[in-house]
Amino acid sequence: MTMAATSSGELRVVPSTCSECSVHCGSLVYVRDGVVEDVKPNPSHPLSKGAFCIKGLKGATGITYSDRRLLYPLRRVGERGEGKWQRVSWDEALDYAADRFAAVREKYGPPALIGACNNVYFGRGIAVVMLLRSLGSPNWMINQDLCGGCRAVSLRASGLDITRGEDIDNARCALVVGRNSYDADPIEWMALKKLKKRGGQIVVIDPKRIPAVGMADLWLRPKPGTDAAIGLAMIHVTIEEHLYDREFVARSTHGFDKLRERAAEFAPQRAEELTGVPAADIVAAVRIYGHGPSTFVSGHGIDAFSAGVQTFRAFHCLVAISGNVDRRGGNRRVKKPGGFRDNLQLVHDPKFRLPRQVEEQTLGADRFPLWAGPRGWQTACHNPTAIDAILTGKPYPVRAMYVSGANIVVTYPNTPKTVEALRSLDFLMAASDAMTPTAELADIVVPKTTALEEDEIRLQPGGPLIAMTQAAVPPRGEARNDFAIARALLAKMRTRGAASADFLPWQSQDEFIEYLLGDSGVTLQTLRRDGYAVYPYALENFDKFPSPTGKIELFSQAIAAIGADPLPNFAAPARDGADAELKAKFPLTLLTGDREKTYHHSRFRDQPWAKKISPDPRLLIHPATARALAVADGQWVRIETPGGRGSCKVKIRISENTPEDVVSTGMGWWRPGSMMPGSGAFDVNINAAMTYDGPWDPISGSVDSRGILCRIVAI
Ligand SMILES: Nc1nc2c(c(=O)[nH]1)N[C@H]1C(S)=C(S)[C@@H](COP(=O)(O)OP(=O)(O)OC[C@H]3O[C@@H](n4cnc5c(=O)[nH]c(N)nc54)[C@H](O)[C@@H]3O)O[C@H]1N2
Ligand SMILES: Nc1nc2c(c(=O)[nH]1)N[C@H]1C(S)=C(S)[C@@H](COP(=O)(O)OP(=O)(O)OC[C@H]3O[C@@H](n4cnc5c(=O)[nH]c(N)nc54)[C@H](O)[C@@H]3O)O[C@H]1N2
Ligand code: SF4
Ligand SMILES: [Mo]
Repeated sequence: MTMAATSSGELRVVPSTCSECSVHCGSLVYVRDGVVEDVKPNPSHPLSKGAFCIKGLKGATGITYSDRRLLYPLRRVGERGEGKWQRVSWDEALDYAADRFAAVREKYGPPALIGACNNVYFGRGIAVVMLLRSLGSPNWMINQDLCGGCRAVSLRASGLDITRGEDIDNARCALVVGRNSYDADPIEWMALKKLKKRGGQIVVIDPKRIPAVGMADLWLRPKPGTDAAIGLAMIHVTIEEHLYDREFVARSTHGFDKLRERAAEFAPQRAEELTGVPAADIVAAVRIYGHGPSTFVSGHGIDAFSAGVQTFRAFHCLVAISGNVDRRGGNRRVKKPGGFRDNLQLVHDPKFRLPRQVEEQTLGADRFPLWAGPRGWQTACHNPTAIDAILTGKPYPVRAMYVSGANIVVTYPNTPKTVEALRSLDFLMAASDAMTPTAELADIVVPKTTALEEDEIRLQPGGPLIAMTQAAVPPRGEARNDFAIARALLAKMRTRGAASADFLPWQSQDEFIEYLLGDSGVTLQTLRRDGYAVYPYALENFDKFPSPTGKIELFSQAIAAIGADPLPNFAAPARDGADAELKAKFPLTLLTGDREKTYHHSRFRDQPWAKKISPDPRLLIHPATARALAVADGQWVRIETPGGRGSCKVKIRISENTPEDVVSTGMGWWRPGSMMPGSGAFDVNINAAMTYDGPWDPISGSVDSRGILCRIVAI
């Protein structure tokens, strides 16, 4: 990669990593005169190999140069949410914010301050966590209970460290469960196509006919939310047909006999009754998966619901007994260069921790200790508990919030309740690159850099490699990066005697990056030159799994310790427990979260290129159901669910891809710039129609984001 000197009119190519979604494809950013002209895939990137998508091509430049870009700090002058703002200096904004945060801290105590971010995998998340901890509060919200949280908790409770280790490139079989790679992950999609081309086999488990079904050798079509029974039946058959790896089981797993007993309860015939998938197909799936190397590719479709952890536990146990752990073509363990620190490690590092008794107060830690608080995965709060605390003052008051890098009004279930909670706060500060329905409710909004204007590095276990997203151009207006904002706010708090520690000791983003690189041998220079750095690693590490026994715990000690079922189990979907009257009122099953190539959650909703391809929210509905309900293709309807306070407007899309009684829609819709209340967040946003009030997964606290009862109302 050559980088021409920056002189006027010259084109400079900056090797970087697209940060517009968590896939993180290698990118090349073309810069002339301090302005990004183009973003393209990096064909020589060892992980993405040229894979890219339209969001990568147009998204970052679209938001960076958008007319809606926030360029200066703003202070609310009208009523909350009225949209009246006054431009203020950074100093004024931070002083105003620090006065209010300090007043709340003084009156109610540090835990009355709360943060919100998407997760700690992004630097902006770490900035939020370390800011709140420095102020003495253990409370911040992440969106992972609605995303990959059940998978992460299952992995952690099983002592399995195979996150993003799907070695599709070398697999003979891919078992794709609740994952629509076609729309969600172009790297994965390219790898699956190659696997098929070289004669490999694909098994898809999904209620919908997704593009991967077109190349699948076998398609299992369960009733939504019933997959745990398939996983358990697959374990049953694997053991019966001696397709498990005896040596691996004996050496590296704990609790096989107990798992065998549990799986004995799930003969394929019983799984058929529970899931609607023919027993013979479950047996056939095992015979394909059991002749590996096979890799388990999973997604949101079996995550983020009220039985998500146990569902993942079933499949993770299947992966373990099949011996496809850390083998070529299986699921690789996370490989990190020695001495490298990743963000999650920082969150758990004793150097950056609050006293145990303070962390125990994390909202939700009493009920979901493997999710929230000191034993939790990211240690963040249980969001619905936090929102209730804001509204009720119980178990203690929560009165001021800092939000960065999340649009929670749109992305948390129960929009009316989230908005009510945010409106009731004494103080709300948001950092964002543009006004969102969440930032609209703030008292202070500060301008954030975009991914083209800031540096960030991350471990990508999929490579494995260390990837860098680098600042290609200076920030527009007065935008600052998240670290700079958090550090400046912390300094203001310190002068008010309102900080208890400094967990943001890095003077600059570079210093933070150097800290993460540690003595790993990977240098910032290499990362700046190439946009990534690879490092040597070895496979077949079957020792010392991260669990109390040092083995993969088929019988989980961590789950036993919190009094939940230590073996994977099946729980019927919550909707099955509804009474006949409710089922008659809400006769359909709703899936949410269909990914669209044009959008990343609530982002890019104002971008012309995206709106052209996907102008409106859709609801997939089977032709027979559409006929029965007398709705036509293209017609606008409203969706309602039993627990929801509001409803969501969607456009009917008749399709045979969804089962007869199941309707399916996306997420993240709002109408930027419109005069509608909440900029459309109450109108076209599926979370306006949903509840966050449970039932909750007994281990992770996740709510059902799909597989819920619903009805369609004509408008
Ligand atoms: N273009 C685009 N890409 C994205 C994102 C985006 O917003 N836009 N978001 C990124 C993020 S943060 C995430 S979490 C991922 C999510 O991406 P995925 O993990 O692919 O998740 P979904 O598309 O929500 O659902 C995947 C599949 O699960 C199926 N499904 C639904 N219910 C069930 C069930 O009960 N059982 C089974 N077996 N399957 C079920 C759905 O039919 C769907 O085909 O995408 C990432 N990639
Ligand atoms: N019903 C339902 N709800 C869901 C889902 C579902 O399937 N169904 N999916 C869930 C999933 S998987 C996820 S991951 C969540 C996503 O939830 P969110 O993370 O809240 O979603 P985004 O729209 O990505 O919000 C990110 C916001 O931060 C801004 N932003 C982007 N980059 C930066 C940055 O570098 N710094 C700062 N400060 N801001 C930035 C963006 O402009 C955007 O406004 O939604 C969840 N919600
Ligand atoms: S999939 Fe698209 S948005 Fe996500 S990292 Fe790759 S190019 Fe960027
Ligand atoms: Mo997600």
